[in-house]
Amino acid sequence: MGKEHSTGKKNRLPGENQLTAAVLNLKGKQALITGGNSGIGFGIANALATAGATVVIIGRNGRKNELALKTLKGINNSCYALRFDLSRIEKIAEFYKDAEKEYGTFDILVNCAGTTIRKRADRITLREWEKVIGLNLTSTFILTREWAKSLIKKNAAGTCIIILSLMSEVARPTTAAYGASKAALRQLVRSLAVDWAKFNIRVNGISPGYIKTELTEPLYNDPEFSKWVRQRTPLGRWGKPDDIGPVAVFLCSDEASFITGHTIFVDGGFLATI
Ligand code: GCO
Repeated sequence: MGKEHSTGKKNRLPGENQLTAAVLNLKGKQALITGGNSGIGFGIANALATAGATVVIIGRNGRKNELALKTLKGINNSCYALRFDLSRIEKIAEFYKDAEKEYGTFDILVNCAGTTIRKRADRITLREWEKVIGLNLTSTFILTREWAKSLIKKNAAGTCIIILSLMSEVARPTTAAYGASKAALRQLVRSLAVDWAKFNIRVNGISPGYIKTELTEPLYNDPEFSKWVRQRTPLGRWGKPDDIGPVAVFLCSDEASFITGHTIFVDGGFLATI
């Protein structure tokens, strides 16, 4: 470019010779994505497949899996779907073993499956609490533990993303169980990152703002709430799954190899303002 860059050797910064241009690509990597048949999970599956990764999605609805797979195969023919209900926590270890037997090592794990039961805190039953905490928090931990155990045994590197929420940080009425699970997941990102860094396993969070998905459909369809989101979000709109996918590609890429234990907020500025 300019003169400064074309000057002689003696003006170079230390280490400048080693600089390489960052080109994000996930060729040769295989990713496992929970909740990958719709919403944010599908957006991430799309982005990872576009970046060249082999993608295996996990979803409990066979029809939705097939639909998602049709699109994914159009991007990269080596994409697959596994039908499994992650709320069956005691079956996760066996499920993961089988998945690995069939597809081999997963370099990338994206935990996106999640649920919510919107109710005022004093009306939440133990069963409802356990359902939300079980799927969002416990199943994420168990699956990620199995994934890491296998990588550690094989002496292989890996990178994991956990999908968090605005409710990892702040609350709004009716989100007690969901928020507790998402705040715990934010800390889990840090704990897992610290435990597994020496094995070259990175763990990061992505915290989406209000994104238009199945989970937020009732909120999106409520004109008042929908308007509130647009007004409350500095960038003035609802997010879309496509806003999240590229961030996942970056965090999973070798270009992010010095990032672990962190969370990127993709929220249109929501948490930056009062
Ligand atoms: C709610 C929930 C979610 C949010 C999302 C925000 O507001 O009821 O928290 O549905 O959409 O997690 O990041």
